[in-house]
Amino acid sequence: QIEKNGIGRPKGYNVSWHSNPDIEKHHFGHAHPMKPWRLTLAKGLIMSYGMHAAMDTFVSRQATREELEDFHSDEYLDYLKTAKVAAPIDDIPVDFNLGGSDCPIFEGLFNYCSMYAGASIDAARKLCNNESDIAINWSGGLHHAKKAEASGFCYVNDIVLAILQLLRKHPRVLYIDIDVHHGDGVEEAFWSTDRVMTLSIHKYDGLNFFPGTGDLDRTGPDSEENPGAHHAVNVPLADGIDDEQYVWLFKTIVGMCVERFQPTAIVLQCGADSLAGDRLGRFNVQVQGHGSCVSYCKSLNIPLLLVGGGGYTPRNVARAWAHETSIAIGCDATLDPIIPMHTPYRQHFRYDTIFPTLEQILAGENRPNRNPDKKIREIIASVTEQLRFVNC
Ligand code: ZL4
Ligand code: CA
Ligand code: ZN
Repeated sequence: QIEKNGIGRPKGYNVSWHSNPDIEKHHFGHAHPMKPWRLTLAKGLIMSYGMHAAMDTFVSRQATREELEDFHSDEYLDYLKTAKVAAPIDDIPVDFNLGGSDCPIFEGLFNYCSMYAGASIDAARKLCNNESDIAINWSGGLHHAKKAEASGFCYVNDIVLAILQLLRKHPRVLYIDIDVHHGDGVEEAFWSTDRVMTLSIHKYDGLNFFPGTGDLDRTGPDSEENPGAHHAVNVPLADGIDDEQYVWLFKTIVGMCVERFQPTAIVLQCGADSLAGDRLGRFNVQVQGHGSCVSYCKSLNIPLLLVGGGGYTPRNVARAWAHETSIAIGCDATLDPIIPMHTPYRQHFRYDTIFPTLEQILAGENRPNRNPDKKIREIIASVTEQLRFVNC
């Protein structure tokens, strides 16, 4: 029996939730798959279960220029700050990869970027100060952004900035990425250090699927003198992987990484585009399986930062992140098909029509599973071999 305080939260276990309604109001433009209002949907669901009462809630702030400069270049930040919505395409320095259909320049862009980054930095600091056991920023997780380049809907890499904060206190940070896309920006940022191990599980077809990197043999810098060698773990998968395979693979590989690398903090990017039925994704992972990855990380009892990421079917994103919030705080009401309607939020959300039941998500697209068990076992064998070279 866990001892609870007055509002029913376990004593001595702190979860902090970092969000800001300002972030949710931005629009990437007509028909763009990235919809910041999915965060409003997730927040509504989290609050209608009353989960906010079980967390320390913080309204996040903009990251300062100095904080953003910890990773990003001066010239890139200058441009990001002044970029005009209607800038003629020829006026945009092509190197920054801004203004195309993936990374459009929209109203309030710099505000949006510095807000989601500020939330991840604050969350990381809560963990550093031992003020939180788990810190959550669902608006973060934008893993493709580079030092001086936007990429794949990501402009500022809040994950890199948060890990840099954690490294001030923590000798070793394990980064885990369950977004359906390869976490290339984070991998690249820590490519040459042995203080961060990156692990990304993703769809990979060696060709078309964005960003086109993340094969099994991409394990770190070639040179053996480079401390970062072997510290990048990549798990490439084909379409249609199901819960059973995904969760087994996740626990096996994360378990091995934790044993070899002995991280003192973990950052888990919970991109919800790995769920079945996602507009851009290709997997058949359910809310339950996705959540099991969070439960497993929590069970390791290592300070944990949870960030969002992709997720392009908003009602599924909200279901998953609400469920994962409930796992963090240690209540498990969210798998109940009946959503509580006793809060004021009921007036703003008609949950019964917006949110599918879990069975409906489960039905998903019903993609055929192109991942034979033999392939999964080969991946595990290859990562086992790779980790023999990791010493801490
Ligand atoms: C869209 O409908 O694979 C953008 C992007 C905008 C609106 C109308 C414009 C139509 C799908 C995607 C033209 C769209 C052309 N609109 C997009 C190579 C590409 C060049 C751009 O989850 N076209 C690029 C990026 C990926 C590419 C995925 C995942 C982020 C994350 C973390 C980023 N880019 C081909 C695509 C649409 C759009 C419809 C789109 N873009 C799908 N996949 C991509 O890992 C947050
Ligand atoms: Ca991934
Ligand atoms: Zn993604």
